[in-house]
Amino acid sequence: MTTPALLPLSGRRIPPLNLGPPSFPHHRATLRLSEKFILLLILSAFITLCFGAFFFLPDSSKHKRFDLGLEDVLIPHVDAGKGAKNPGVFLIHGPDEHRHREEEERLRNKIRADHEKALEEAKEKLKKSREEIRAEIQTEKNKVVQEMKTKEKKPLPAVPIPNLIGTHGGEPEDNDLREKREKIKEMMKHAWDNYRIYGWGHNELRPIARKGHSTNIFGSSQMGATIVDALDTLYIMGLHDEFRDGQKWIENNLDFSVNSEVSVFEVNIRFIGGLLAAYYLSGEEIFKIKAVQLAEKLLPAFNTPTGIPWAMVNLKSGVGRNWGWASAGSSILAEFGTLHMEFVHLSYLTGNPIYYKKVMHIRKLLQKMDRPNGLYPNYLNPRTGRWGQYHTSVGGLGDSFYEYLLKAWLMSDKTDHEARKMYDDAIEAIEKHLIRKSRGGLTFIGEWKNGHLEKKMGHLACFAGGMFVLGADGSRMDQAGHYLELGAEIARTCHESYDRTALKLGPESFKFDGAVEAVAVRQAEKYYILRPEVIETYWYLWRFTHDPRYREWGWEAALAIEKYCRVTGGFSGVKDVYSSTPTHDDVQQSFFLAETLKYLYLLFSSDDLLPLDHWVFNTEAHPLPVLHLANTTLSRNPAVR
Ligand code: DMJ
Repeated sequence: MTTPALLPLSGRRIPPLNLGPPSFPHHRATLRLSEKFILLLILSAFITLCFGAFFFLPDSSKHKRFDLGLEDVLIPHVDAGKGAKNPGVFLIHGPDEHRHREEEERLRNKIRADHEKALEEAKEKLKKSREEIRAEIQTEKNKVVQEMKTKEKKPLPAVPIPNLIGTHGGEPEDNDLREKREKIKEMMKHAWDNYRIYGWGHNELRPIARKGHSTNIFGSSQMGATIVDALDTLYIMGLHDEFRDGQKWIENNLDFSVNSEVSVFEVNIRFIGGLLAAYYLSGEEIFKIKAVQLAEKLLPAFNTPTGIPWAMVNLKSGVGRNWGWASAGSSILAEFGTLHMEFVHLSYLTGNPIYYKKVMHIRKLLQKMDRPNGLYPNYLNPRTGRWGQYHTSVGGLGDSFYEYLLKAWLMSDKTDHEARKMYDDAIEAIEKHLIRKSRGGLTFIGEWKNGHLEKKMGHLACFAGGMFVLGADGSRMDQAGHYLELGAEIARTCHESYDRTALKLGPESFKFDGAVEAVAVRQAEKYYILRPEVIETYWYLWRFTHDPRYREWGWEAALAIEKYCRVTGGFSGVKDVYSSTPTHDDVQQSFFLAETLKYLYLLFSSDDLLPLDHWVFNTEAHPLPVLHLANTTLSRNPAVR
């Protein structure tokens, strides 16, 4: 899914986490440190005093605030006072007042006692020699360092790791195919090496300016998005030195305790998905640990009156909010509906059911809601639980929600029937209201806007060709043939959208209007930003049909990317695919390494590399193994508490 208005950010690097033993190079520094320590003690005693005094002030409020947990937030809040602004804060009145007074008194006494104790300790400290204080500081520091190390390395509960089949290899027998595959690997090297030189640690690369780049989806921090997103592609291509390099950066630098507001969806699909895939492929614990640490930071986003998460969350404060451009303060279907795969794996790996509960809560809520014409609108208000504008799309804002319904079923080894039913229902409504054939015979997926079909299809919606063939087996009333055909028709339409341009690369969005077919009309829709969806669909169709045309089309796209997007410093998007002299946008998107190049590589590999009956790809092309557990049995897994 896309987010309009991606703002460039100024780059601030995360200082590397220094876990080595602290050193005291010279005496002056030591003196300053101990003096600071004493001052700190006095200051903390003073703050405690002030804090205590605050509690002795007369209580002007009759109300006491309580912060409730997620389970409680469904209790309706009738007071439209101050607390109403904060969905997690409720006011309690009347009958419990006596109990609250006693509680306050107990707290005051505790603060008084703590405050006296702190003063005593400060006095004691002042009696000590500098050496003694220095030794104490050293001991404290060592303790903290030790605690941090143990926390980082704390093993997660052992779970039966699924059968990991086809994690490497896939070399085709045919010489021509081998060469093509090698070429894609070389393109990956070019993208990675330049990022390594010019953008290392930044989220993305500006291949022409040769410096780091970021957008607001990653917040204000440099979290090495390209590193995390690229890991599994490096792994399957056998680029082991590069993989280890990325792993080292993650071990030493990837830190989520930053004051940065990130997109929950993007961070989930790129970071959690990327880390989990890297963990399953390589078996390196660090990736699992980092994925879990990050997931913890996303959980506060679910603290809304309905449990539908905010689009963005501040990783440090846990405060969430929605995009300013979204209809009536709504959360976005493709965002809150694209968490399921990663969150189920997190519960599976940690034994902690919280992640599973969060996504199942979303599913249950959606199941209960009325759907206009059976369609899911793109917008849902997390405060009221009501739909926003009645817009439905299989492209931006809607896309991966449908994808994750199907993949939840596949990932559960086809036992999550609830997910399959939701997928089948949704696809039926989409076919009825959104899918049409143009005059020239091209099947397209339009966008539904308040009861009206806009005959426009986005590049993002081209992924649906792959989704239809992936879902063919197991379809309602055994319509496998129909869905294979539908997938093939979408692939053909999307190929036409590439073929009708000067660069043989597809525009962001194309129309079907009278004589205009599969062509972008507005200047603002003519760009290609290295997106994967069309190649993704070619790959799924190749795997399910083995029709050579999909390899041919994939190769056409690879050559066009090489010719028009490759620059000395990496790969760049282009601003107008209809102009034969391309202007570059100077951004190497992280999904180019995660998805576009991975799908191309798989297209020219044999089917035993990441076979689809053992792996399910998340929406950022990160492969996750099929779990032989369903939503019904996950809670019975001994590892799940
Ligand atoms: C990727 O981040 C994912 O595929 C997402 O689901 C949609 N958009 C981009 C790539 O175009």
